[in-house]
Amino acid sequence: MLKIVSYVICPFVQRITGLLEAKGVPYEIEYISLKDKPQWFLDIAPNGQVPLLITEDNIALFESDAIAEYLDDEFPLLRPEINKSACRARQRAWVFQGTKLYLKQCSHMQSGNQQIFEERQESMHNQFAKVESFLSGHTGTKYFCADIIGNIDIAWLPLFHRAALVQKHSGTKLFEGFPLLQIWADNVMATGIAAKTVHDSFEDSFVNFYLSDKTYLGGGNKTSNGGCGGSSISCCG
Ligand SMILES: N[C@@H](CCC(=O)N[C@@H](CS)C(=O)NCC(=O)O)C(=O)O
Repeated sequence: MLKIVSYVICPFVQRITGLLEAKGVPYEIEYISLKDKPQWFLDIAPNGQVPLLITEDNIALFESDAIAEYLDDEFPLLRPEINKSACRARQRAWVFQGTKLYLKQCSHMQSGNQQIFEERQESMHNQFAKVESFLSGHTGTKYFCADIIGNIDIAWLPLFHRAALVQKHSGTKLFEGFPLLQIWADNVMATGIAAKTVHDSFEDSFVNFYLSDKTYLGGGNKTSNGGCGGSSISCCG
């Protein structure tokens, strides 16, 4: 069976478990501490990061983009009919736009006070505006340009899941002002895939980390910035 080496609140891992869930591929998962990485992990993960996928032939694959490609090579494509030529390239491009936002969203959610929160929000909103504009020219489907879940929807799922939890626990709507993005997010969340992609402790861990009294979202107002400045080790706990 495939094995995923994971960290509970890592969005890059969630993209991969999302692909596995959407494709119906069985897998086992092992969680590690990123603050105290086990030697066996460091020996096989050249980037020292999760996700790591260990194939049935015991080959260790790292970097989520490479793992996602492997899963498409090995298992049925989610949207075979559009996985051609320009459609496939366009889907990949929007996947990239989503995954580029993972650390930005982490940093945004960790902001220590309102001013920092709003500054980081502006950068997120610039990206959301581009998606909103694209979606406004492609209405009428449940997901991104289709009525079946595709790689693009799964790439954005970690962002949607986190936004839903932020709204549930703080009332803040991260997609405020972007109605089509919000509808897309709601439709992806309504599939129920998100809950299957994470450990039972995910919501508690997420709330303890991003909605603590150290963050603006958690009701704090700190003079220190908070946030990871692009470093995933401090972004994901
Ligand atoms: N480019 C990597 C990023 C993965 C990543 O940033 N993982 C974080 C957890 S969310 C990590 O393992 N951080 C530990 C570290 O950088 O030392 C990928 O796409 O797989």
